[in-house]
Amino acid sequence: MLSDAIVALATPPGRSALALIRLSGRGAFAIGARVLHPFHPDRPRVAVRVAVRHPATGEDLDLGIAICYPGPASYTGEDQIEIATHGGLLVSGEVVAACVVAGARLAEPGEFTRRALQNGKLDLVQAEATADLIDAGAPAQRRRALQQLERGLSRRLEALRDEILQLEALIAYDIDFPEEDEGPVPPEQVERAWHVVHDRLGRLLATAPEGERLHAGALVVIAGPPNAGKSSLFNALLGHERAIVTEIPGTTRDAIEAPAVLEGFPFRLVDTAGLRDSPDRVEQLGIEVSRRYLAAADLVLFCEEAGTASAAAAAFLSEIQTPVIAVATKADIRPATARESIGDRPTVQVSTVTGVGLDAVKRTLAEAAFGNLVRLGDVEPIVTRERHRAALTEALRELEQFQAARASGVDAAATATHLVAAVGALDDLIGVVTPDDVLDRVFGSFCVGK
Ligand SMILES: Nc1nc2c(ncn2[C@@H]2O[C@H](COP(=O)(O)OP(=O)(O)O)[C@@H](O)[C@H]2O)c(=O)[nH]1
Ligand SMILES: [Mg+2]
Repeated sequence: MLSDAIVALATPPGRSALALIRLSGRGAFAIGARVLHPFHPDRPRVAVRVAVRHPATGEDLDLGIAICYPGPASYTGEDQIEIATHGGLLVSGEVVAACVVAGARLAEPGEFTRRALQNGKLDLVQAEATADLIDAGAPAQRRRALQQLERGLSRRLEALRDEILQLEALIAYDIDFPEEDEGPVPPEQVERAWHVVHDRLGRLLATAPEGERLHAGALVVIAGPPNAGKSSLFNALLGHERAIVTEIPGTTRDAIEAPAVLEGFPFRLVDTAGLRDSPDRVEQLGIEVSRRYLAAADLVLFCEEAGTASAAAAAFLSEIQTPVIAVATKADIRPATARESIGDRPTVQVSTVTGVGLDAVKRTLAEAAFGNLVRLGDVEPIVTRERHRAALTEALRELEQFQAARASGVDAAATATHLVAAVGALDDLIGVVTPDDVLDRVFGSFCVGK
């Protein structure tokens, strides 16, 4: 196992009050003794005011605070030191360099967390959540990452894994005595246990589309005819003037993408060139881009000036596969007497001049992109990555194959291989592989001859 001493700046370099430097691994305390004065590894988890000194030149580089974390009670599980220095471009870099002179090597990206994983301080799902928490740009992302870091998802996966092992324990008798007609466990009990775990797994897997969207941000493409007010709406949703707005049709030629947080959820908004047949080659390209974005979109915000519902719009809407939210724009210049509708869809009336309807658009977007997550609440775990989805899909497939094999009279030992494979998929997902576990469970919780 790699455990050589590594060092890295844990805060971004630049002008700041403080910087945090992390040092971990075999020999970390010996390195600390050469660089930090005084050095007190015998006073664990106590903040000590230190002079940081270059080990070769003896020059003082900074005055800081050092905290020693003897392993295994540290983030990485190894002997670890955290040094708070002054920030800025020079000091923290020189302190890191001094640690290297004293025997540490520069850490690879993610190496501290990787060591924490190797040393069993956290599992793979938690390690992912650590990265997600750092990358969170919307409160909903932060809440999810924190819940996963606190093992919300890990606990659910472990519970599912246990249930599959219980199922295996139920058919253990049939495995040991295949020639007997009926074991002590009636088939209906196996059937019931199977349904319970199958449904739970299926429900968790069903959170994947919105969960992955939460991770990446929902891609919303603003489409519609030229001059409909698309760029104005784009800017209004972003809260700043990102796209150029003019009264000249065809102003937006490129697709512009920008991140936005709406109702606490992460979105990626795309303003596009108006969809129409244009003789202008550059605009044509823009329209091509629109179509490509449309193909990748989670949602389409279709804009049309209130009261101008056109046949072209109806044709476009009938073609499109992606869910559409219809927006009737420029509500301020038409009295909202009759209810507008675009292509028979419920339509949100918006004016970017008066601000009317903007909140409704935001709510509608959040509901359409993340409604299931909202209804599920923050406590119920969800999966947020393709890796999660792939593993759960495999576990579910194995469960279904188990059931099919049982139904077609395959012997118990052979059906059990599907349960082993399902558990294996969950183990891979959590990142903790314990191959002897299955056997221990079967014989630990079941008494042959009963
Ligand atoms: N009165 C009014 N004018 C608007 C509104 N939204 C956009 N416009 C005007 O409509 C024109 C086209 O807007 P723009 O956002 O560039 O449309 P795009 O071509 O669809 O991107 C500009 O002159 C805007 O000022 C609105 O809500 N009310
Ligand atoms: Mg535009």
